[in-house]
Amino acid sequence: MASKADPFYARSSTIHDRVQVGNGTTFLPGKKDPSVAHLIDHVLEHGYVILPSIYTPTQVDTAIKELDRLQSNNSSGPASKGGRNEFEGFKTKRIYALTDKSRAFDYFPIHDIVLKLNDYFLQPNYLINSFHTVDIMPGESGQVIHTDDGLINLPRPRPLMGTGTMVSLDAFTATNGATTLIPGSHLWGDDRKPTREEMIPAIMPAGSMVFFLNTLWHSGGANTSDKQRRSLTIQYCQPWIRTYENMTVAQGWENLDQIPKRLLSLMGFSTHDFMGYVDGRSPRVGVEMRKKRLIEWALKEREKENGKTQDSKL
Ligand SMILES: O=C(O)CCC(=O)C(=O)O
Repeated sequence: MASKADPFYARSSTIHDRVQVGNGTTFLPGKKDPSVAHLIDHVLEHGYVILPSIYTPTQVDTAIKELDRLQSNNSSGPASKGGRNEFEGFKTKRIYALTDKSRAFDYFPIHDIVLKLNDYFLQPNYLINSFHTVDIMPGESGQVIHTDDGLINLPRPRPLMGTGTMVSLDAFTATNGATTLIPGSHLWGDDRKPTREEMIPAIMPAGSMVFFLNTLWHSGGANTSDKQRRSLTIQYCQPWIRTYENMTVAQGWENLDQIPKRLLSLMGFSTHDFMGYVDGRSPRVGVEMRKKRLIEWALKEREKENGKTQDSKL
């Protein structure tokens, strides 16, 4: 039985079997697949683990080509040519809503090892919290040091809300903006604040992943090299981080302007800081974009149907 002096001790909780990791994270452990037990142990101790070369060179090449194609057009979202604030990074390009834009990235979030890690740290039916590209350009400075659960105002030690990952499409090096992190900072309470001096770069070859708990302090690194650092970030969150009713889908989009603005906002056509955005924009703007596309799609489908009817008359 672990003692209180041990950084990994079980504390009494209203929920049986909740584990508290140092003064940072508490969580309900799920299924521990023996094939990833050593990786789980590394995460418990350090807050992160590097999974070298888990994606094939072909998967990486395909993703890079697609990322370059998406970045070169003008319809890949508002941050695809450069960030709009310090956090996104003015010299960092991001393409949000990736699954909507291409099928080239689908296998990244469902890699067997990553799912097995999440099966342990998160509760069944966990979700993808965000999935987008992060392309750090030469000259970018270090991103603000943060934890990915920073918008959730609960004191540490706090329940684990999710996990984060960075996938290297280019090798991450000490100079090209590799994600920097503070090993063990998932154990810290609210009394300890991070400093740059404590950070180490997650150096890894292309096609690798750094997996971390979202109570770990980290940031995008400064890119002092002359090359871009292309990557994907995939974050996962607990299944209960959502409303009971999925109102933005349940609500027909035809006549949203007839609904009081305050009510629309309460229904989720709104954001909390950047939580709830649609392709990097407000959900209300996102809905109008989707409506336009659906109408165009429906017209094309009708044309196809009309074409078939004409053909059958010939
Ligand atoms: O680009 C990176 O290495 C980290 C990015 C990140 O942590 C974020 O944007 O939340």
